[in-house]
Amino acid sequence: SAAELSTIKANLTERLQDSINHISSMTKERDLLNTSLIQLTEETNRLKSLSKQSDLNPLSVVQYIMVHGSGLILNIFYVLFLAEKSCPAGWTMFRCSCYLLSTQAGSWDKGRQDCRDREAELVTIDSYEEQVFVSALNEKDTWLGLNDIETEGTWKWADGTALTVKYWFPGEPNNANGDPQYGEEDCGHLYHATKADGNWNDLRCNSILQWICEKMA
Ligand SMILES: [Ca+2]
Ligand SMILES: [Ca+2]
Ligand SMILES: [Ca+2]
Repeated sequence: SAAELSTIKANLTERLQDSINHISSMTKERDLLNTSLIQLTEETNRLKSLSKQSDLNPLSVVQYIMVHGSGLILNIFYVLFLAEKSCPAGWTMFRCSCYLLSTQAGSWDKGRQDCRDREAELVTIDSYEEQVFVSALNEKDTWLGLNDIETEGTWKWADGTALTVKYWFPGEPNNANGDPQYGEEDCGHLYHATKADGNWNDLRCNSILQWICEKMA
């Protein structure tokens, strides 16, 4: 029937988008690995040229390690530990985290529960880079982990940590300007299609929005 066809189409579109997201995160990872490989090759060449020098002495070896050692160790650390990190299917990787934009919509509590069921948490934004990345994920308004449920005016993330960076929309958070018609606004969300420099707003927690989950890669 037409309804079935449209459901199939929606499913296929979603799966296509998931694949695109996955490919783009794999491309980023590949680029990082390539950079790392180039650096390792450079280190190897430097070591080779150093070993050919006739005046090789313990002092120059110590100097070499002092100058280049930390970069080399960082590269080895990256290749051994960070490069193996990955995200479950459908999640997008950025830096050391995996992100999932929900397909459902619901209250802030519903979003938080859904993330916790996925061994994740509603997204915590703690750098401008992450703010820009997360802002590009949403196509509609989406819940963040942001809330002042415990103490009015004291904003925290869903995991209980305090804010380190803030990107409120001008005039927000306003707690609905105390208008009883809107009630308390204790949950934070991202406006879509608004500059990443300031797209957070506080809203009633029972408003119906999509949400973004985050967990460690
Ligand atoms: Ca985060
Ligand atoms: Ca509030
Ligand atoms: Ca508001």
